[in-house]
Amino acid sequence: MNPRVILVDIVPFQITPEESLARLNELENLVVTYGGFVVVRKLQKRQMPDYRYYVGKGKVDEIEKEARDLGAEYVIVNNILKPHQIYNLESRFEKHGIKIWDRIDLILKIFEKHAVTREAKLQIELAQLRHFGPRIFKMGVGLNQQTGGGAITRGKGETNIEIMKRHIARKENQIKKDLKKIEGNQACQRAKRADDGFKTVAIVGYTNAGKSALLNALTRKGVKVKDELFATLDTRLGKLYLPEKGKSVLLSDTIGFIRDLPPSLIHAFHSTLAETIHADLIVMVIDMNDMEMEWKIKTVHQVLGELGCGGKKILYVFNKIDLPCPMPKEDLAEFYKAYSPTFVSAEQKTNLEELKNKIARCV
Ligand SMILES: Nc1nc2c(ncn2[C@@H]2O[C@H](COP(=O)(O)OP(=O)(O)OP(=O)(O)O)[C@@H](O)[C@H]2O)c(=O)[nH]1
Ligand SMILES: [Mg+2]
Repeated sequence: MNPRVILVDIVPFQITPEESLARLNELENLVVTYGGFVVVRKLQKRQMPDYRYYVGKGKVDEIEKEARDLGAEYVIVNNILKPHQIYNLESRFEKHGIKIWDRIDLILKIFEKHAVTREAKLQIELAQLRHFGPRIFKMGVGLNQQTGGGAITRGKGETNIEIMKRHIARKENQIKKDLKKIEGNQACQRAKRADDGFKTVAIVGYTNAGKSALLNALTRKGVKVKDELFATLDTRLGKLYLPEKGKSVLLSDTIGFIRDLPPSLIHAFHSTLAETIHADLIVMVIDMNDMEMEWKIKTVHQVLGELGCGGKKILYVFNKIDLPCPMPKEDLAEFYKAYSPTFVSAEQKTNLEELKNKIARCV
């Protein structure tokens, strides 16, 4: 049975109805990818989140009632909750058997479900520690307060928090060490490839843009292509022969980007993103059939900046030209002319020669 989910978002007053709808649609897509079923979406307009509960007190009462009436198992908030907000909300909902997640919890659960390689699993564990750590400390403080707060119990509670902190720090160090080893091996392989004269081209883009489909179309690599967010969590490399150059380059496909990811989580995926970080050229894939492409392009630029790739040469590839596009191709080409866009269909293998020629001229 698919778990029943209530979505909650707050948006500032100046946001357009289209934008707030897009935010909720994306969260619902994440829920569907996870295997959940959205029973109701709750939107509150306010400039600042409520300090205690994220949404206002009246809204919490309303959500609590609906969640019970509709038999919801999860309330998922489209933002990053502060540890005390999670704690306060859990105190209200836990007794009804309802879990509280924020956007990052949901993304991490999807990652966990899709992770195959040891590297991906380690990185997710690291991201989880970074995300859950502060909450665990808050829980310790909460337990402390509940035990009455005498000098002795408070002392004990603090000791427990210290123990937890130490345990988490030790675990984090161990994972980082394991990842360092993996990164070391990758660095050796990269050095060898560079010695062999291979340039590298990294395919990046918002999740579900068609990155894996493009890698497959250009290299017949056979990577999983799925109408799902975060289908790819590791890095795949394929060889692409460039007739214009008379030699091959290595093309990499990796994890997709998404908005509102805290930098600490992006950096937890450092090892998977290493190919992007060290690439000679970036190919940004954009789903031209997507109404929200403008801010998605912005998000991808932002994440590239976080990774220190802001200065790299980027080729912009508008994918899914075979689908009816919300904006005519000519208008898109005009709007994005500063990007010298290439329009392709990875699925139908349309216009790939033009893309190959452009890649050849850049590496
Ligand atoms: N119609 C059409 N669909 C495409 C095209 N390219 C990809 N798709 C579809 O778009 C969806 C996502 O494709 P993927 O290649 O998995 O996208 P991705 O960017 O690798 O996604 P993640 O790994 O999840 O971040 C799949 O359902 C593909 O079949 C295209 O050129 N045309
Ligand atoms: Mg993919």
